[in-house]
Amino acid sequence: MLGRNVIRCLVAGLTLVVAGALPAGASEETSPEPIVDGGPVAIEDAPWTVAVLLAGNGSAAKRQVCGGTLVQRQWVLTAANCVAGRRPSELRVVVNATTLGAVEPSAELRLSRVVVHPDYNPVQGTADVAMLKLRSPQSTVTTIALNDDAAVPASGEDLAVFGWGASTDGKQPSTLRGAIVQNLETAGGLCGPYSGTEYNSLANVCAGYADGAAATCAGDNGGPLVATQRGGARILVGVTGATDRCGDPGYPGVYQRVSTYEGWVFATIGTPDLSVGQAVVVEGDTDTRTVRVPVWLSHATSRTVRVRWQVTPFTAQANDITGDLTGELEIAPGETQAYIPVTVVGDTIPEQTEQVAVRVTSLQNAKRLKRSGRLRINDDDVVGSGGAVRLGVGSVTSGGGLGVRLPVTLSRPVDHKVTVTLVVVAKGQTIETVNVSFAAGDVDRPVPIVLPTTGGYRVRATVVPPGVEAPVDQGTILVK
Ligand SMILES: [Ca+2]
Ligand SMILES: [Ca+2]
Repeated sequence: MLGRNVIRCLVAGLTLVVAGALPAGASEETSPEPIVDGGPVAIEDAPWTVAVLLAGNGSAAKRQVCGGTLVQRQWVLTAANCVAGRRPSELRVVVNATTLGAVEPSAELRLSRVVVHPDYNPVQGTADVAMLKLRSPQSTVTTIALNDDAAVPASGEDLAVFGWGASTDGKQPSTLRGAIVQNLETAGGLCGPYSGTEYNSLANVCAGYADGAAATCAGDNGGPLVATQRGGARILVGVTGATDRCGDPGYPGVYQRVSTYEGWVFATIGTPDLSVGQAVVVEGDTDTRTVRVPVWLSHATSRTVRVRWQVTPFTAQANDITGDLTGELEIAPGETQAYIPVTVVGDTIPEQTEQVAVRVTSLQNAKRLKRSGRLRINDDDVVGSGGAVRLGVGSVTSGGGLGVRLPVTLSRPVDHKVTVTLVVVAKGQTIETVNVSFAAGDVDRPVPIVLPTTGGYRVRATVVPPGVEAPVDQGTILVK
């Protein structure tokens, strides 16, 4: 019988039911905490997990053949045995779904490419990895970074697998399940009773349940095997592979080792383009304010991207900016955005609007930039303006995801708290209302805002307290 601690495993077209780790005779309700932590999982807990389906009619649950993992907004890593010989038009991918039975046909994503690893050998099961390219990048998905460290996972480390149990009777809704497994590779690179041709520690990860008595194949073929790093970030270490031993007691699961194939994945996706964005800040009258000029990649990769940056006062004067004028910047694996800090000096001198150039050089793991960025300093000094405190709402252009930091400033510090209300508008619709509070003495309040989609937005100050002048210009946000 299927229990809560059971994950079904779909292997090479066969649906195998994998026994849970409950001791013989133990009932689910009375057993101690099982080693096999198999059970339903919400997609939010493993948001990069996708289902790979055959194109067709009827419930997505019945056409699901494999799992996969979003490694980039347009790319899924899966198992070669799932997709070898198939054309893109024969396959679909479902993202952000917990229950496949509830997926609308319109939510099934089409593919533009199926790329099987050139060394894939279906007889020996070697290099059993493939990449699926979605027709368009998805803005509402979460990707996971790929492990590139051959020493990860460590011996005995807890790992997690995720997949949809393929429904054999077609009656149950097909709901995402997950289980905890352990890295069971032993000294000498051995995995249970597997022979050297069945398990190669250079290309495989050995994972299963520590008691060794239970089945060890958990999650659908092609799906993710995930490690949790110190600090809590998760990283993809394996791709659930095909093995005819799946389900045999005492045989750990054999996974494709992601660190071995990370270079191929990186090459298949392609080196990302790096761009530098624009930012606008209101100068202020006193002190300094640090503005973060966004830098983004066209897509996340498994590599750390490094660049050197240089800030030059283009039309600005040298004393309009302060702090470091050069530096180095890293974009971590899986991330697409970082920021270059530029510190602007406030004054009360009426001036032109000034431009600061922001350039990047010496790119590692990214292609030469498409453009250099700009920081515009809007002067806020008017002869005879009388010393009122002016609110500034800046602008930002970014492309590294849907989160931005909008510069919001006061022209000078005041001795009490100031709260203003900003409204983010797109196409006449209010998207979000944000309250921004400046503590006494505070002049900079960069506001983190997460937009629902790419596109252009306006930001208007709707509630400005007495004693503060409303900004002359609306702020803008452009997310590419
Ligand atoms: Ca000023
Ligand atoms: Ca000025």
